[in-house]
Amino acid sequence: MKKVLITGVTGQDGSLMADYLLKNTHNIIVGGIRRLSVKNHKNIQHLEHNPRFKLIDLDITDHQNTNEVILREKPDYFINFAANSFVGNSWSMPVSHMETNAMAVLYQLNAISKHHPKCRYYNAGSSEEFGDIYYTPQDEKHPLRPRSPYGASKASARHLVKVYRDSYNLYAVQGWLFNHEGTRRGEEFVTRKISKGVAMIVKDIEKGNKITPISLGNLDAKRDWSDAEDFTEGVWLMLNNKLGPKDYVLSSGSTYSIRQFVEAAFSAANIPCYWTGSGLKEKLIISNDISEELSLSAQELVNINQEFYRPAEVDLLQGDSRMAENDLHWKRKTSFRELVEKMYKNDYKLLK
Ligand code: F7E
Repeated sequence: MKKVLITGVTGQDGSLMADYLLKNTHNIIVGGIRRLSVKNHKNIQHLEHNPRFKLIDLDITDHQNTNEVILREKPDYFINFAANSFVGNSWSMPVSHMETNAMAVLYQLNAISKHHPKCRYYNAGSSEEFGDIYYTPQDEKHPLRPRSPYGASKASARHLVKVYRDSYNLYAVQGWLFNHEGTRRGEEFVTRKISKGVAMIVKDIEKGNKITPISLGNLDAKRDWSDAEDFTEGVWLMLNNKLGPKDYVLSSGSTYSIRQFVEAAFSAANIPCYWTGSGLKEKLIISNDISEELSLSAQELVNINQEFYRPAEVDLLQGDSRMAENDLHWKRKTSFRELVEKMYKNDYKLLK
């Protein structure tokens, strides 16, 4: 029985990792949480009485606290999923992004190298590190060319992980995780914003209420979306790699625009619709026959708001995970359509 310490355990990835390990291993899970005046334990409520799961206080931006936790808990694995993960926010909070996503990683690596070098370490890396891409699909050799303070913070952390791995012979890795979504995704991310927005529109239609359209930014950016559940296994495989500590890309290998995600979500909800206009005037409109049949007073489903555009955009991401598939025998299970449908259905159910 090993001890796995997971930071960010209340978030999407941390809670899924805890679920995965409790189900598939005999390990003990220690979840590190930052004390907040308002509890946000929705994703781990079901684990609260599990004897193999405990919570401890850990503020990853506190160097001393990080040292104490490593010394006291002596985990066999340290999985760092805690992060400031919202790219859009990173221009207004660049310092906090660097502190949480890069400095905290340095504190963790430092503490592990000094006090517990046997501990295997994983830090969540991101396709945002590739940023201004050179070639497609992006693999492990693609240069780091971040386009946001968020991407820069993750790229800095990557260099630190490598430096500590090489200097102190640590088992320390940082995967490049492309976008990964699901029913636990935060509502500020575009996929969840869309799935929840569509579910609310369906409810409005069912109740005869006026439709509240979804306001979005850049519809043309392309992302490589996977189900977050598929990635938890990939991360665990990276931490237990027979070839030793190596960084891998995890992705679906396919790419879709935000526009296509919107279309797939409305299709999952059986709402026929069409695009009209262009630029900031572009809109998604419900098909005329449906609108007439239901005597809808408003037909607009999606509109564009400049507010959701970013100062710099990563236009296209598409990953190449062949190395993870070959070395780790990792395979993702959920397709893009299945993911969109699962997210929409979950949001519809939650609104009930
Ligand atoms: O944006 C566009 C936006 O915020 C996706 C994080 O997990 O994945 C995630 O980062 C795209 C961007 O995710 C809206 O401009 C349009 O092109 O859902 P997002 P992200 O920035 O790709 C990477 C791999 C991470 O590591 C991150 O931690 O969607 N977009 N309209 C919008 N985005 C948002 N959020 N809201 C909009 O209204």
